[in-house]
Amino acid sequence: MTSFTPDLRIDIERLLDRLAALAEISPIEGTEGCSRLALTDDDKAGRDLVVSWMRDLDLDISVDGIGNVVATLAGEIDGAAVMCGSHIDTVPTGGRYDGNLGVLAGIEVIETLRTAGVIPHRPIAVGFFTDEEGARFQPDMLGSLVYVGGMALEEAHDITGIRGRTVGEELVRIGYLGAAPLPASPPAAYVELHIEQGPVLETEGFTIGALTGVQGISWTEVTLTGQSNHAGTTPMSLRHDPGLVAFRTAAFVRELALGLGPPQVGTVGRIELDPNLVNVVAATATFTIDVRNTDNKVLLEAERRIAQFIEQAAAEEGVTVSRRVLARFDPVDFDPAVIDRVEGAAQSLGLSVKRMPSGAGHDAQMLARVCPAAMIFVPSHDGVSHNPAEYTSPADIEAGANVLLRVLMELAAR
Ligand code: HGY
Ligand code: MN
Ligand code: MN
Repeated sequence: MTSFTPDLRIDIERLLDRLAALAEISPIEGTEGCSRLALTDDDKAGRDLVVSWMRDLDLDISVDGIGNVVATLAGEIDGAAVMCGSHIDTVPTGGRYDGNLGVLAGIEVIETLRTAGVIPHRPIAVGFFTDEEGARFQPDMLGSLVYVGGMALEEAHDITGIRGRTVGEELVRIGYLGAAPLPASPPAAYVELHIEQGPVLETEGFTIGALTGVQGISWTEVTLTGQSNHAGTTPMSLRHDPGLVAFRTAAFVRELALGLGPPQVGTVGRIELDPNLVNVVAATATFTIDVRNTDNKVLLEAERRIAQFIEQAAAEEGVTVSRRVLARFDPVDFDPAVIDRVEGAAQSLGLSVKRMPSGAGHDAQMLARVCPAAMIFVPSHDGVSHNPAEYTSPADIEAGANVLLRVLMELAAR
């Protein structure tokens, strides 16, 4: 058995080949992106391919009751594994790197160790978590939330998706309702490699982000009910138009975020009018509000002011309001010692590195509840993500994966 040598490096061509092969499953025509909504047949096909790579490496593979898959390389000792991973479900307009990079880089790290004959002191595991995106089943990070005991399995199984089927039904249908116990016993540590999905690293000329934490996330679905009526005959003074209140709220969310200033963000990403016809005043308007901030106090203030605005605008228009919380996660701080290791590994590889918070949600923010966790970012070209044009250069991918290799080996050596 050889111990970890500092000049060990990943095989970037092998990693790029796997990223390309996975992106070939449900590709978005004419782009580099792919569309694999959680627990669909496309997601199953992606899962089957990644599990086949895990099997080829002769890893111990476990599937749990929410469909999370974890593959483990045995260590000298049987203790808790040092874990890496991310997700392989995508938004419908997804790129090939979001989530996929963290999982495939983890597999690449393990293959690099295997090929070099290195047996880590502690086991090293790589996993993918179910429904990280939350685009089909809310909340997002659902699989990792259940993995750490943040939601009971039964409750998660009963969640109905935007296509009207439940998580439990879909897990059975695609054959990923596993038996591994939940919540899982905590890993020794967790490190996630992910694309930044924003413009900071590229704009400021850094190769590696050493993540300090993840901002708080609040998702709410609001349904407004008014009076459907003829668009031509109904005088403006007699209307009860839920669409108007929805659109005014979207404008208010933007103004509020600008007023509170960075890092506050606010998005109305989904609006559905019913009956959604050119000559009919809508009966109902259902829309979602996504607001985030690294400071929970400011995030709570934003939520309060938006709720107040909706109540007032609805009362003026004579429409009623109902709301459903889709996700609400406080900001998370990562483990200082693991952040130091990410920064130190990048520096020892001669890479520029910047400490920064994450704007997007990640499975690491759930694992941080049960073990020391941190993240490694690599740049997103033009900051584009959740878009098929998402791109990260091979050089940056190689850099990020080598930082992951080094951090995992250091953490697994103790
Ligand atoms: O919405 C998010 O931040 C993540 O991509 N699920
Ligand atoms: Mn992601
Ligand atoms: Mn995403």
